[in-house]
Amino acid sequence: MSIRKFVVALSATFAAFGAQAVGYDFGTHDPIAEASFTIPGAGFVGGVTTFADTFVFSLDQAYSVTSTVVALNQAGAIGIVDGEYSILAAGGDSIFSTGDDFQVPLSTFSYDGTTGSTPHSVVLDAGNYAYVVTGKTTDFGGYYSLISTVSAVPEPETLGLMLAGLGLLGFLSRRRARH
Ligand SMILES: [Ca+2]
Repeated sequence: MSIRKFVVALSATFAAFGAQAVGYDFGTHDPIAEASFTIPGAGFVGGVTTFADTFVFSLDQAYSVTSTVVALNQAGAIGIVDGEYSILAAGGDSIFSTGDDFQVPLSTFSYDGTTGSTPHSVVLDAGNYAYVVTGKTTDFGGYYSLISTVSAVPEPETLGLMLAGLGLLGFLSRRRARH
């Protein structure tokens, strides 16, 4: 099985003052793909900017979704404070900004320049979702990376078969060793 990997780097967004909200579309999150996004929260000297960025993605079946956001803080001048991200579900109608949208339970995570890359996993059903990344840049702006990977949810039967298979292999190799 080959692991496809795609990296999307977007050009700097300049925002000197005030809040900014940027939306990106992942498209369908591939089961064996790893998506790495390097997104500038803001990148302009003199700008303390509060941002709320949204990354929409869809799943065609249930997956285990693992993600992290890393702030690229440098020398205390460039960085992000009060960084937080969460996963929003579009709900049964698959459309955002309607009454049945909800935040995926236990999906709010903090990040800043000191936490590094901490993976967070949630199992999500098929549907439309969005990462919502918020924070505030320090005096000289700040940058962050959002990394998201999806993988199959191991089903109990599959897991049982795998364990049984491993047991059989172990038995056979022990038997071979004796002969
Ligand atoms: Ca909705």
